[in-house]
Amino acid sequence: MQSALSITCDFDSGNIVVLDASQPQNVRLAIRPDTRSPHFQWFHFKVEGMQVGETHTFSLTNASESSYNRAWTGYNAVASYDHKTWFRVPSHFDGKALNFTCSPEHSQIWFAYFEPYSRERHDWLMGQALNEAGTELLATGKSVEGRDIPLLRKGDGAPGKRKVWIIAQQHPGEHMAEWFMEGVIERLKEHDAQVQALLASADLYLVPHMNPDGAFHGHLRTNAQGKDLNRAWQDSTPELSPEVYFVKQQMERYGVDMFLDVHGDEEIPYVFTAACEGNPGYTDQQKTLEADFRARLSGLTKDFQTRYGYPKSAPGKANMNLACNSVGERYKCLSLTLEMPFKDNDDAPDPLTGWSGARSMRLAHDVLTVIGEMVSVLR
Ligand code: GEM
Ligand code: ZN
Repeated sequence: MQSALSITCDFDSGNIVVLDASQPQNVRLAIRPDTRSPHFQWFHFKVEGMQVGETHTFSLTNASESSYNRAWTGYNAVASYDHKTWFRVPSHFDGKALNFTCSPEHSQIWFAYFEPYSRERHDWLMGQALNEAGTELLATGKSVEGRDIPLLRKGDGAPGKRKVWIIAQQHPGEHMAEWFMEGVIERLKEHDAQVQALLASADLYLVPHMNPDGAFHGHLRTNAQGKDLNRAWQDSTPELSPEVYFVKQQMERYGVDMFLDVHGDEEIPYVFTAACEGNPGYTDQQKTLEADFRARLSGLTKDFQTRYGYPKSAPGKANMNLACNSVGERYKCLSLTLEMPFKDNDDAPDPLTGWSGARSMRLAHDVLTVIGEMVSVLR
């Protein structure tokens, strides 16, 4: 007799609505929208009570209404039996629902849109950053719901040093972003010659997580006020977007010589950057630095390319509410949005994991190498 399946999401970044779990071969689910926002795409839930080896089929029945509904084609969900090691499960978008089937090796399994980065791991990472990687806690912002937003600095802030800023996960469902930040902090622990050369001329200003409320609540895109933080860089307020308000305040206090805003992209199966070509005050130096960064990184790893990405903004037509454009305009510096895929990098596919936390970390290693090569020409 099949015991009833138990499907839950009452945990960090959990998101699912159970419609009907009475039939293991046709478990009907739905993704819950962000709070105070129609955005949704992120899901993360646990299934218990499965019959090992029996076929179980799960349907996210509202996938066609999600924020990026074209992104389900070619996408495979991630799964884990221990909530630590994740793998892809073959998935199929039928134009309405995203469906995936598994014959489990264990009676419990987790599914998610991408390998989750938990608040617990974030707290561990902050400890690593402060105690092992030699960063200092420069300031702490607060999210809408009062969660800490640490600003870390690697370096002594001495006059004349370049200020390189990296922020991550403005969009809370883009968990690859904090995996990337773990890669940055892991590299800083290695004390290798390239990093030492970088740190001789530059300080790193790191905000490993911009949107802890949204991530905790299983949001795709917004903070606890339903605000898309990457649309708040011209009009942030302490009430609606304190996360951005805090970082902008700190940027004014310390200055910016390079900016990297780390994101994930639902649809494009490649790693790429977007830049400031549409800014009204776009400079030739910014154009040169953007091309230099892209050429160096694509020469260093197959996990970056410049053939695919967002359409270029027309001159003077950029949306200045985006972090990349706003910071590039204000500081006339190299300012980039870095996008990693929710799917895989089709230039170097990994059928088992697709794009993953570990690959996000490796990318960070290479990005720091490139920044080290460019630090002397940032200004
Ligand atoms: C994107 S950044 C959008 C950049 N678009 C162009 N054409 N330069 C966003 O905020 O929508 C980042 C993301 O969501 O990952
Ligand atoms: Zn994003």
